[in-house]
Amino acid sequence: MKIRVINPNTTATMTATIVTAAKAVASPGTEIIGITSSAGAVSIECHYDEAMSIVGLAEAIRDGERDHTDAYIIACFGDPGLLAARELTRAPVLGIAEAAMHAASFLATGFSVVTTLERTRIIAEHLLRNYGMEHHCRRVRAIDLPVLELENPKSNARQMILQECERALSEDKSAAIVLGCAGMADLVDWLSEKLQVPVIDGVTAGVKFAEALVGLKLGTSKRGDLAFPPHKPYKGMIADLAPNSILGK
Ligand code: 2AL
Repeated sequence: MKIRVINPNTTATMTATIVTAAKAVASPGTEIIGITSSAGAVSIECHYDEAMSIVGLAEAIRDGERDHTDAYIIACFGDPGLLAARELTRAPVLGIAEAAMHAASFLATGFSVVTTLERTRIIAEHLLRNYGMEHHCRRVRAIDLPVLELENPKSNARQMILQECERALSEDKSAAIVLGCAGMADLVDWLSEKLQVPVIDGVTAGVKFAEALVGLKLGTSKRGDLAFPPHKPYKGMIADLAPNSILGK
């Protein structure tokens, strides 16, 4: 099966981290196709970055449909454009925040999320409420470091994340950690070893959930609000992204 793992930001080095993590858990026979968004912000850290990322995401889904993709992962913790992406395909589409939160809820009665910026912490709280996860999540924490600093060896990001996770376990009484950024996907083994609790990255959880759904022959429902978008012209700079252009009809 083909799983398209879409990094909705435009930083290829972050896609490389994401793809390495995805490939490490993919079953034999699963092809991981990593995509760096062709348009938008170098990192996604606010609502505007998220809204603008949906243009590149739509292109990535369009290309994926032409390539007979079996499932899609949106590899950004805000899950930008998740429902819009689902409208564009019958394949399952998973956001890494929802995948990680659901996985954590299977493994502990309470988890904490550790994300990057204070601002994305607030956005993650919105997501928790949207997904009905408030009862499972004890607290969302931030190290208050910009997303791209995760890639800077001089930033001390690893230690900051470890310390925040330790605080989560002791202060929140959480029993599992959800990593709140796709750029943290390479930290799972190290943090799991240090913390001795389940540490969940949504990229890898998303890949395994996607494999399960495809294996069950389950895809996005086309009844109701996730049906294909109605055909109509779009104007201006996104005219080429009108539903009929995307869907090839
Ligand atoms: C993210 C993420 O996962 N990728 C990105 O660019 N921004 N989200 C976050 N909460 O840090």
